[in-house]
Amino acid sequence: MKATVESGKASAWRSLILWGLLAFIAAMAFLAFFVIMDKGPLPPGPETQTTALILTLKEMLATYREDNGAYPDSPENYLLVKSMSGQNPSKKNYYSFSDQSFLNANKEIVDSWGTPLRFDFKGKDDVLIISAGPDKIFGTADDITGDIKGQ
Ligand SMILES: [Ca+2]
Repeated sequence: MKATVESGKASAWRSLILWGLLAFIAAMAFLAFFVIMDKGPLPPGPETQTTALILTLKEMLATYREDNGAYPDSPENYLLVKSMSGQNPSKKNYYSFSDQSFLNANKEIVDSWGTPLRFDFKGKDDVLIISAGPDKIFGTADDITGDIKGQ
C-alpha cells in the first residue's frame, strides 16, 4: 500500500516535470519566433524620415533656384508649398504634394512629429531647413537641419 502511494507521487512529479519542460520549450520557441522576426529590416524611424524629407526639400529648392534664378520669395512654410507647387515664374511643379502625410491642415510641411518645418533664407544663396525634432521645440539639441550652400 505504501509503495503504491510512493509510486503515485513519483508519477505526479514526473508528469509535473514533463509539463514544465514542455512549457519551457514552448516559451523558448515563442521567444525565438520574435527574435527571428526582429531580424527583418526595420521601418525608418521618425528621425530618418524627417532627414529624408529635408534632403528631398533641399534638392527641390536647388532645382527651383536653377530654374527660376532665385529661391522662392518667402520662407514662410505654406507660401513655399504654393511656390513649389506651380506658383512660380516657370510654372513648374517641383514636388507633387499628393502625399498629404507631411502636410498639416494649414498646408504646411511638417516633420515626423507634426511640427511645421522652418525655412531660413540666409541670403540669396543659402537656405536652412529646420525640424524642431522629437521635443517639438526649436533651438534644442535634437533639432534636425539641412543646409543648402549656394553654388
Ligand atoms: Ca528640438
